[in-house]
This record gives sequence, C-alpha cells and structure tokens, in this order.
Amino acid sequence: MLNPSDFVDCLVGSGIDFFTGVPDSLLKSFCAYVTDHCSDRHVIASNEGGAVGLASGHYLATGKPALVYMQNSGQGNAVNPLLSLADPEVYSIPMLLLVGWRGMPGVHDEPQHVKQGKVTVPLFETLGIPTQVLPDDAIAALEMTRQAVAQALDGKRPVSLVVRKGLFADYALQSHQPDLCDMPREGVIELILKEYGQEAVFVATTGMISREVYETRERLGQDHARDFLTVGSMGHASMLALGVAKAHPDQLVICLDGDGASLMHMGNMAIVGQSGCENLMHIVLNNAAHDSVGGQPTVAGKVSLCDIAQACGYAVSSFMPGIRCYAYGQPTFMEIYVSKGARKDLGRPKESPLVNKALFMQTLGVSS
Ligand SMILES: Cc1ncc(C[n+]2csc(CCOP(=O)(O)OP(=O)(O)O)c2C)c(N)n1
Repeated sequence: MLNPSDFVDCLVGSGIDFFTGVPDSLLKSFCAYVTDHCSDRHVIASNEGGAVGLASGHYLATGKPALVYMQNSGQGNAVNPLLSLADPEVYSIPMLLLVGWRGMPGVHDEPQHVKQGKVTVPLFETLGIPTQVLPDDAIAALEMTRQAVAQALDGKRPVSLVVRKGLFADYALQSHQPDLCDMPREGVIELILKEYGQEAVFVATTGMISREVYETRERLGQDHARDFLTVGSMGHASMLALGVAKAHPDQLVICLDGDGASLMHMGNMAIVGQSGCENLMHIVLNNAAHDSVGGQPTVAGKVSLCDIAQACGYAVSSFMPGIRCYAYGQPTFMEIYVSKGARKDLGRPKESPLVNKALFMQTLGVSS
C-alpha cells in the first residue's frame, strides 16, 4: 500500500509540486491529502480537460510539469487537450497523469465503469501516451513514479500512471468546509418526489443522487419507471433532460443535478436556459462538494448558481410544497442547499441500465 504523503514527497522530489484534477473514489486518500496539505499548489478543476489546460499553463509559466489526477471516466474529457495541446506533435508539454482505474477487468464494478475499465490502457496507448499500472508494492510504485516523471520531462510529453483499487493507504479529509445547510440530500429528494414524483419524469445525475432517488422511490412504494438514472456521463444530465423535454412539451421533466456535475459542463446551463422549454425544471442539490467520491470541495459554495442560471435565461424559483413552481415560459432553475454525507447503508439500483432505459421509454410511450 502506498502512503499518500510518501507519494506526494516523491512527486515533489522528482520536480512536481503543482496538483490539479477532478476527484475520484479510488484516489480518495491522495485527493484528500493534497486538499489538506497543498492548498496553495492544488486546484480542483471543474473537468479533466480543464485540469490538462491548467497543468499546461503551469508548465508554460514555470517550466515545471504538474500532476493531473482523474478517474478513468474523465479520460474522455481530457482527450482533446491531451491531443491538441500537450501532445509532442503540438506544444509538447510534460505532465504526469494519475488515473483511478474503475472497472478494471477482473474486478467487480458498477455497469457504467465496465467498458471504460476495459479501454483505459488501450485508449492511452492509442493516444500515444506512455502508460503503466502502479504496482502494489510501495517502493516499486515510488520508483515507477520517479521514472514516469523523468520520462515526461525527457520526452516533454504527458505520461500516465494507472491506479488500482486499494493502492493508496487510508487518509481521511480533515479540512471539511462547513455544510451550507443541515438538510440531508436524501431528505430533500424525498420532498421533491413526494411533490412531483407522479407528475414529472426525472433525470438524475451520477453518484449518490441517482442512488438516493432509487432508494427513496422504494421507500415511498413508487416504481422506478419515471426515473432515468444517469449513472455515468457526469455533467450531461441537464442536456439529457432537455432532449426529453423538447420531445414531450406537455410532460414536466425534472433534472436532479449535483453542484460538481453542473460545474463540470456548465455551458449546458446556457443552452438549457435559452431553450424555451418551460416544462423543464433543473434542480441542483448543492452541498459544495464532490460528495459521492470523498467530499472534496467544489467552488459552488461561493458561486451563485442562481445568478448564473438567471443570466442564462432560466426562471429562478424556490421549492415550495403544494405550489407548482414551474411553467414560467422558460425553464425553471432551483438551487437547494443540502448537507454533505449519505447513509452508510445506501443501496444501488437493482435493475441494469438497459432495463432502466426500457422502463423510462415505456413511460414516455416509446418502444425501445
Ligand atoms: C467525467 C467524470 N469525472 C469524474 C467522475 C467521478 N465522480 C463520480 S460522482 C462525482 C462527484 C459528483 O459531485 P456532485 O455532482 O456535486 O454530486 P454529489 O456527489 O456531491 O451529490 C465524481 C467526481 C465521473 N463519474 N465522471
């Protein structure tokens, strides 16, 4: 097992003292350690492509490579700047990528990680990025890290290290930001489902929000056919909801989003805001954290998502039980502050994504 502090010391000793990325559950200890100990040299990016951009700027300004960490789900977000900015055939910018390997072949994982897990290493190979899997032995892992940094510097190129589940020794985040509100997210989801659960169809975002929607439906004795649980594809739920809302103008469509997810592809807010779909309600459950992968902070505690939504063309509204808070001639936006954390015994959807899709389409009267 690798101690996150030893890993950071090794990076610093090898010439990397700037860290950026998007948190991942397999890198939870490492992300928590840099959040606690490297605050002036660490930026949590909104998406993995942005982190590659930031690392590139850091190199241009200092001549030093940065570390970019991500879950392998974020490879897609990073591909464009890796190929058209940092690649040796373009600006040739050294950086080290640290990539959590969800869905590693042979290790059981959630359905959304299986395909990504299979293609993680081949995808880097196709991109021409030298890639190695960090071994479990700490000394060997540190040696591989030193060599990878040297390779990035010598070749002036991105080099990646892939991280298996359980590599990092436990380290718990110390610097928790205070909660924006003491209302648990699952309690708010219950209120929303009690109010709109049988009237609207729902598109829920990646992570705990989808799992809590599923569990709350079970608890309320409601079926799951009105909910599309976007288990992967972080940041795209609002556009998915827009696709449904445009095709079914008489159907209320509610997107239940997270603050991390809405920041990840915030441009979607401008498109949804200008869509004119008054049957679309976009609700962000804001805990100012990437709660589902370890609670690392987002900037959403200090950024007014409501102001942004209003400027994008949404009607900003509040959740009021018993009152229909939508259909203002434009899409509705609600930002609801919630606390961090979830039940320890929170379950996962029992149906496969394919079954979820078929039931949801059936609800919309479409055959799949
Ligand atoms: C492209 C991509 N990057 C990273 C992840 C890992 N990930 C899963 S859930 C999550 C945090 C989501 O945070 P937020 O939307 O604020 O919801 P919360 O978990 O706080 O309810 C992250 C980073 C992912 N699934 N996809």
